[in-house]
Amino acid sequence: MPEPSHFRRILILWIALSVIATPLVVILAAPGLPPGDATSEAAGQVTDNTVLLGIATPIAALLVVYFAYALIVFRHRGPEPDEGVAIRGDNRVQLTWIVATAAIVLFAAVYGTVRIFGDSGAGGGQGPNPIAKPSGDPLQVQVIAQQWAFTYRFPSFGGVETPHLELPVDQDVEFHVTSLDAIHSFWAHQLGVKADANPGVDNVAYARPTETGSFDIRCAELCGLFHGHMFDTGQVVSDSSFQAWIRGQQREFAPATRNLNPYNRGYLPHPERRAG
Ligand SMILES: [Cu+2]
Repeated sequence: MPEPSHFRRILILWIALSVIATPLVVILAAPGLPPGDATSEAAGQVTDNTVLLGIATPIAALLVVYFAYALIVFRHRGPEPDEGVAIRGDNRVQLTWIVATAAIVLFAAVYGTVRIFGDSGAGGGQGPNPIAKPSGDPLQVQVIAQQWAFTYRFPSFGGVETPHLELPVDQDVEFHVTSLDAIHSFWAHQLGVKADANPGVDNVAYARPTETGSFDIRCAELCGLFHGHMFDTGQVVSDSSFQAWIRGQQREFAPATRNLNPYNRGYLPHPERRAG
């Protein structure tokens, strides 16, 4: 019996599996990918994860098909065979490999660079001079990390500092993330925001909530004994609810606000405070 064309068989199996699996993965699995679509930044990250998953599916399918095919068809049966012919290089295989991998890597590099300047990149801490930023006039919220809680300061509302976070829906938010002591990280998962909090540093990140609801806030940098205690639930609310909330906070914390340090983009650690 003549040797069948293994290459053609694998190619057909691979194409068939890719054609079936890729739409299933992209349509069924991708919409559930983190971090969801509560903000334009989060939704941008889901889009990027979907694209990467769409590219990765045929690659994974090729590995699975080849592995299964080799296990079944290339399995040795019968007596010990003679040693095979030494194969040294194959121009077609080498060329295909170089072209295919170069195309995938270059696409990922260009795609990633373009996307990081848009919504997808705006949720990451960009330092004091952000590149990806929304147009218009965002609401400024300073996130102040400290052992072991986040507090929030609103410079456009008299510099009031609040222990919890509420945000208005359909409004760009400009987070200014900083720290009073150790290195922390402000991670608001469903907002698609994660930014390091360093003392004396103003780390800017953006998010535009597109739906009301709650979101998780966590410290994502081991920052001491009660690091695990640095979690809270924030709320995205309607603009009128937000206005009512922030006015209430201004009234409630008026005595504290008078005694706060003046609003600053970064605060240096208090030596006395660190000494305990
Ligand atoms: Cu922390």
